Amino acid sequence: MFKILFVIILLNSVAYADKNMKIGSKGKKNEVTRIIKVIMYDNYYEPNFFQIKSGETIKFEVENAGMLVHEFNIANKMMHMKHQPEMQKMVENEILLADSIDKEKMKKMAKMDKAMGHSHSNSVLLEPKQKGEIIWKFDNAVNIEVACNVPGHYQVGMIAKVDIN
Ligand SMILES: [Cu+2]
Repeated sequence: MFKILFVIILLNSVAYADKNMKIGSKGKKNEVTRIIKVIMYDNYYEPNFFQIKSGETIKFEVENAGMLVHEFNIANKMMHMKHQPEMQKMVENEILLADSIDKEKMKKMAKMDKAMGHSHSNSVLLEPKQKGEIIWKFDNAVNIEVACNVPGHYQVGMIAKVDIN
């Protein structure tokens, strides 16, 4: 009886996770409808709010003007929570340093643990003075948060709100 109950709870949480994975998808270059420039500082985004129309494909041109490494990650809160231990592990393995990324170590460690490669279509991780971009299609996207999951940054509010309508 308890076993069955446990399975039901487990299935429910899986369904819940799926529902929360609606974050849109990687966009195509030729479908970009708008370019938004974003500057990352220690520890906030400028702008820190995005108004987006459902279905729009946005190219985010992201620049890190801070002194620390920062991430621009398009996801939802649950995904950020899941990603943060991976970023913590990157710090523990000395891949992710406060103001730089050890790319050599990253490559090596990624062979053993894919998460250490930090290769995600919905995220860019930038060293100070670096620039990057993400093309993102906001279709079927709900409860989106842009956030930085470098340890401690989410907690001090390095989050940008996204309103999709
Ligand atoms: Cu950050």
